[in-house]
Amino acid sequence: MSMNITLSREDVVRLCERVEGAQTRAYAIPKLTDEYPNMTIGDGYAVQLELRKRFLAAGHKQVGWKAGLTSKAKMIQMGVNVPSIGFLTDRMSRPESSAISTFDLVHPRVECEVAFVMKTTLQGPGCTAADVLAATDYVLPAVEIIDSRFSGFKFDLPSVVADNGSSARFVGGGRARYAEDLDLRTLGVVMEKNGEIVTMGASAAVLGHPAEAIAMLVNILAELGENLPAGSFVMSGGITEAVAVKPGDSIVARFQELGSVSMRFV
Ligand code: OOG
Ligand code: MG
Repeated sequence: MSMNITLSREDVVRLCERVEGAQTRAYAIPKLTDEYPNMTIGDGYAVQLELRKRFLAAGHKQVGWKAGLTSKAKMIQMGVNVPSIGFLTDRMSRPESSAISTFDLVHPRVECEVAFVMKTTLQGPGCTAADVLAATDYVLPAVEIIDSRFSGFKFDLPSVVADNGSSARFVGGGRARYAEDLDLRTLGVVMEKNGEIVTMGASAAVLGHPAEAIAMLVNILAELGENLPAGSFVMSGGITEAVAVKPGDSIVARFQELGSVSMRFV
């Protein structure tokens, strides 16, 4: 992946302000490539890192990272076939079984993910799934609530990277387990909305093994001049396609071996 930056510093700041406005005031904007058709993935990450800088300066704490577009189901749903990463902060975290407001979101969707908590710092390039497993403290089930700030949830890779991979909220929960006690490729997951099964899959859908997604994330971080610190909470990407939610919906994600994660939307 080339991290070539073509935008001027002024344009990076301008696009960052545009994305920040849409994220914090919950409105849809046209995808950034409509105005900047030659924007690169590197430009997208420059905007994302500028956004992180602003959030951290405003007192948000980074708790980890997320990999996105790591399963066929997600790539087909979104029409993008290259994985991406985004940062996660304390402000995005919501407790298990809580009521999550949709008032401050544009058009939320939920997806089931395997999350990793790291016990040692990882540094790419050349990070492998085996390196990830050796550095993992434990795994737990998570539901990510994504919310593209782009009209119609339609985008391309540079735009979605600039929008921090559509990150909005996340809920970790269920049962924390040691990775070595599980086969992380064959975990089944079923998502229920209002008591009906709406989608299901198995964890191998994520690049063959969710640890591969974390290795990919570490290698992208290296290209951005960053590592994955010990203690990080990292989501490996939606196993199934994402499901739209609205006020009144309740969601239960049931993971084999890892318990379930529930929430409702208000
Ligand atoms: C991009 C975010 C993708 C995942 O788990 O694949 C993502 C999007 O689909 O809006 O978080
Ligand atoms: Mg996700």
